[in-house]
Amino acid sequence: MEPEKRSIDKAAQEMITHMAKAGQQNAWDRLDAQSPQCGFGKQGICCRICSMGPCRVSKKAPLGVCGADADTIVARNFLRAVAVGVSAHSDHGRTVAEVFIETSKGNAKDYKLKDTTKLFKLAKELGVETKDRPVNEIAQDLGEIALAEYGKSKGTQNMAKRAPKPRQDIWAKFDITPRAIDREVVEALHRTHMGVDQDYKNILMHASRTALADGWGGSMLATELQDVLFGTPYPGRGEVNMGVLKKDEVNIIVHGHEPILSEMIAVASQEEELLAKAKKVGANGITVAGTCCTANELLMRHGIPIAGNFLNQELVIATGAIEMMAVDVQCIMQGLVQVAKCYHTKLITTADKAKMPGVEHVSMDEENALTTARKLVSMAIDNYKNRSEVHIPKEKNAAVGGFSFESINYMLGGRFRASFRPLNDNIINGRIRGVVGIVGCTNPKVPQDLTHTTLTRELIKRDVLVLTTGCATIACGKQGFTNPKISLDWAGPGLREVCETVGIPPVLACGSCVDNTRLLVACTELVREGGLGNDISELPAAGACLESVSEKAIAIGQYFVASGAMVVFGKEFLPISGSQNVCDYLFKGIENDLGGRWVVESDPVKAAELILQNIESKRDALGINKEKERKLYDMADRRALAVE
Ligand code: XCC
Ligand code: SF4
Repeated sequence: MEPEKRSIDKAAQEMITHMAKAGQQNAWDRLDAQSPQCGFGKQGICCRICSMGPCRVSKKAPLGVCGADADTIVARNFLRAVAVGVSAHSDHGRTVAEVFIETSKGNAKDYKLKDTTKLFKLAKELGVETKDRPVNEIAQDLGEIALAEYGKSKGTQNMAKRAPKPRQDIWAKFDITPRAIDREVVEALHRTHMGVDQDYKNILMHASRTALADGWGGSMLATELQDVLFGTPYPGRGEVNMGVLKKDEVNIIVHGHEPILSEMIAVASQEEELLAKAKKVGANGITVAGTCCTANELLMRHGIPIAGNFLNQELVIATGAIEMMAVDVQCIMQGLVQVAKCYHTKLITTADKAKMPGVEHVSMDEENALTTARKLVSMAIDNYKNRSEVHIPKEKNAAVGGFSFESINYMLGGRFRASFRPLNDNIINGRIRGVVGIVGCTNPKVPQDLTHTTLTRELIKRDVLVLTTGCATIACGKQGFTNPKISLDWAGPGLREVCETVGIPPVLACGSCVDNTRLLVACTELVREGGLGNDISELPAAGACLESVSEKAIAIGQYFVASGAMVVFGKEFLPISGSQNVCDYLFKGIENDLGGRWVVESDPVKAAELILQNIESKRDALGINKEKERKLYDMADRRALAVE
């Protein structure tokens, strides 16, 4: 297949051609080899959870051996996907909580509690006494409370109390306020064991509760504690795409998800001693760049460049310029092993729970974090001499990252008046029609980055502010959307005016996938600020992921839906079509219960139209689409007009 059909990213196209010439395989080739893929799996109607199966339901045989029908099987598979996604994010959060505690005890000496302002805010929120107590004691208590959220025997998630009150009431009404995170995941596995929960609606209700344990639990804790440990992100410049790799420097790729590893490699790579060592082997420096969500974490906090997103991971190695790729957890393709063998690249696993056969493992533990990171950087330097031919695409783009909830608040209102008021006002007056989160992965089944960027373009053109996370952010970064110099020209007049006034691009890079919780917090703040209804479900807002890959993306989608938002997925990436009842419920019925709903649409232009319809109907319901009578300007109006 032509490279243009595989990716819209010029650098990726170049590397796809390069790999093909060298006779090497990547995800796209393996997808071809796998095609046609199993139709039962696509529809979610394959069950292999017990040994009477595997069963695949069809017209001819509509029931599994146990008698389970398509509704049960599809719902069960859906809940399992949610549970896996939740466990991945939440285990990430748990690791952060553990490092957080060890840091506050002084056992993880290389980490610091960087944002103490946020630490005190969280302490207050979670009921930790702060008066006359040393910071590390407060942090220790906070860390213990956070860690308990994963396994506490009683009560519900503390952070769920952040949601608007009417939202909490809905969760209480349906008894889906999430309890301990581990408990929801375990219960999901129990319910989907052979012969347990057989009522698809009951199964799907638990999918909501499990997903909420991630959105308002595991992931949210990961984001908050990471901000305290590594600093809350503020906008800063960085660069995105393979052109960030340097021909004359030692290049290290950090790949995966947990900043626990990548933060330390970033520090070590700038140390005098290691830089001197690099000089000695003939390199002019050390470049650290990220792929996948770890890349977003580093760009958000330090402006460290991003080499690419999910589908770039194999291509990056094929540049021949990577001395080391250090990986931790999630979204790491086993295909890397083969590609790395064709080059000098040292592939290193660092998380004890994620090893690869034939790959060297250097265990990353928080007590010796910097020492381990130094060892890794040093190994990369030693490997520089083994380079042969190098082929680095020139492509790269400037990007602004770092839009945490706190920084958006600050940008909008300034230091003394930090507030969402200007955003609310501009949504109410219609300059901005609404807010949409574009999130998630890149899937070889659709041209890489195409749907994320087309949808983004269609939305900002129609005056919709886009917040983005995960590999979608990197897709947007590569195409210039997070660079205000380029993308302001693509924004509709109302959105453009507001963005220029405030000094933000029309597409805000909000971080990694656990940082989707920043979007939940932002939605809550839009409600709290007033004028846009009493609940997230009333907001002119939506979420979209048209190139989903992972079960984490399904968990994220479900927690947005259960928080009241409409979520659009590419049709082929939501494997529920085998049950009409499950489809009816997730596309329609669930809205009556929880206020949000799923939509499937693979065409990004049509998806933009559906989202716009949803936004406008929410605006109608709020009564903010009516022509207003002329009125005297208040402060907020004047502020919004100030830069004309
Ligand atoms: Fe993975 Fe997070 Fe998806 Fe990218 S966006 S492919 S989940 S790296 Ni999270
Ligand atoms: Fe088949 Fe039922 Fe066993 Fe699933 S649980 S594999 S449908 S017998």
